[in-house]
Amino acid sequence: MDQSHRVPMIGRRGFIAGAAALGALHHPTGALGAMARDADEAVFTTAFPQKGRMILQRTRPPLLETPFEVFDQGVYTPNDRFFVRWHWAGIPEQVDVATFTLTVHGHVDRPLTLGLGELLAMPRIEYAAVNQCSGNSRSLFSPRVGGAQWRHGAMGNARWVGVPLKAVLDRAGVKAGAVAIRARGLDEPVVPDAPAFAKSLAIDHARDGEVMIAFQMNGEQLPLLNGFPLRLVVPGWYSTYWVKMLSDIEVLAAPDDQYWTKMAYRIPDTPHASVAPGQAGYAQVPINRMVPRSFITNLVDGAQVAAGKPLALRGLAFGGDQGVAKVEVSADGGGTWRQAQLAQDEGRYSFRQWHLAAPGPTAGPVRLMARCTNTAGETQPLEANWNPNGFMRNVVETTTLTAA
Ligand SMILES: Nc1nc2c(c(=O)[nH]1)N[C@H]1C(S)=C(S)[C@@H](COP(=O)(O)O)O[C@H]1N2
Ligand SMILES: [Mo]
Repeated sequence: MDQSHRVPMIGRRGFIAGAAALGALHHPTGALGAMARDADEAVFTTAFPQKGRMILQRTRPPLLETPFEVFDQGVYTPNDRFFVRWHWAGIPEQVDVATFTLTVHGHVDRPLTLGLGELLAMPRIEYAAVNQCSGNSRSLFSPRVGGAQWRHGAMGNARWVGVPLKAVLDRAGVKAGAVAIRARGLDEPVVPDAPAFAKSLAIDHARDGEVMIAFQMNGEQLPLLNGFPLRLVVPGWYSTYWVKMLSDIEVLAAPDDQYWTKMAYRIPDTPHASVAPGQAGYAQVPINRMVPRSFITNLVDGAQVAAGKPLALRGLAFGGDQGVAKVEVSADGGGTWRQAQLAQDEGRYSFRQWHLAAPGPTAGPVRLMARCTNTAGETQPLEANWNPNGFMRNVVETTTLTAA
């Protein structure tokens, strides 16, 4: 879909206004000064450029989580509330749009150096897609595992506009024998000799016509912390592949043997990527497609509701790398299920809102659950998976209320 009339030019002026606030990135005390604690120990910050109130997971590099109530406000996650995750603290404080280039090289006929103007002049695609960190909801792993203790807010849904990665690769002319592309951004390690963050995709995946070099998110240019001016969008796959501040694409004639693909972001090659705590000696594969999830968004744990009064429930679901076929809700801890009404379909890779009017609960504790089945027939499991990295949680979540 060509949305050129709606795409603002990436302008130097707009961007430098944002960059002025970026001092916070490199002056952690500024961020700490704006911290506040709430009852459940979350630490909030408003100190990061182009970001509103966020849960502070880490200051440097910034790890910012979307507060859960944002997910009840609509199917798209606003840019200023969209989560942020970087591996290395060497993040440019500004990007000069006049001199920024994307380089395509390696196993190609014509190495390219493209300016933003050239990319903006190419035919565009647009779709909605969920960006979810592999470790979203990690804090709920039991036994606990190391890594950022995300609640459910290391995910977000946006409308992305950009050019298909395929079109750029075709311009460079991928040579026969290419097996993968490796993408990296402008961010740099701050530790000597550490590997810069880079991720690979199989060449056929990179050329599927859907993987996108995005320059627009929810109708605006990308926030700096979400990868301004360009990022990869790999719909249906975990966001580790969604390389931000994308500046370099190398076409590889042999499998990627660098750290971030070969060693990091690997999951047990078992159903639900699940192993027993302490288990060893299992095969591993790179993390890949996402799996279905669903959330009740209008009621949270500990809420009090009136006994006997119908419960209006609302939430979000997504199918992973497929659309949402159905969402079922249980108000009795999984004993009986009723089908929720699905709101407008925003596309296969998007969040989908759902609604259900559940019968009035009897007095006492109420265990609410929502369960998504995707269009390939894959349903969320009732038992939580476990792996040492805390990846790919998609168990049916439970919200416990009290009816009185
Ligand atoms: N250049 C770059 N891109 C990156 C990363 C990074 O460290 N550097 N982290 C990845 C990971 S693990 C996640 S979860 C997403 C987070 O995307 P967001 O910050 O836009 O929410 O960015 C991905 N892309
Ligand atoms: Mo991530």
